[in-house]
Amino acid sequence: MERTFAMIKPDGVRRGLTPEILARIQQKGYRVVGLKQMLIPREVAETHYGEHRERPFFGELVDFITGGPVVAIALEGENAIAGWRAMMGATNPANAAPGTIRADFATTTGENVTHGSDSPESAARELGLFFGEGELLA
Ligand code: YYY
Ligand code: MG
Repeated sequence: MERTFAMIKPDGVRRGLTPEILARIQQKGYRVVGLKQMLIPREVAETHYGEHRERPFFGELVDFITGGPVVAIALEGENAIAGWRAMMGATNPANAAPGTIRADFATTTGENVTHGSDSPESAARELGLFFGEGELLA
């Protein structure tokens, strides 16, 4: 069993995609062990995307991700980290496989609807950043 951090980004929430994305997660069979709608504080966004701090898109990325409510989700399931990344599709929706969330719902790299941790280390780090221990089901 693996846990991962998933997020519906502000574009997805604003466009009313939350129920569709939660339905896909449940159809896949992942267990939702944490769920909340929230505004991300700027410092949390900068930490979350810290690996991209030197990239030219960093400022816009932080502005975007803090610009409206997101839905933060803790998922549990077999191979959940890679499995949720596969459900999302490639970062650039133009390269995302048909049937993935990004292929189905996004047109730009900057606003690509969902986030997913990319490794066990980032999953642990991101779950700890967004959820207190009491907020996750055992
Ligand atoms: O993990 P993932 O979201 O698929 O991509 P990352 O390479 O970690 O980039 C994080 C986030 O940054 C991406 O979802 C959109 C944005 N971004 C961008 O705006 N322009 C790029 N060239 C690369 C990434
Ligand atoms: Mg990433």
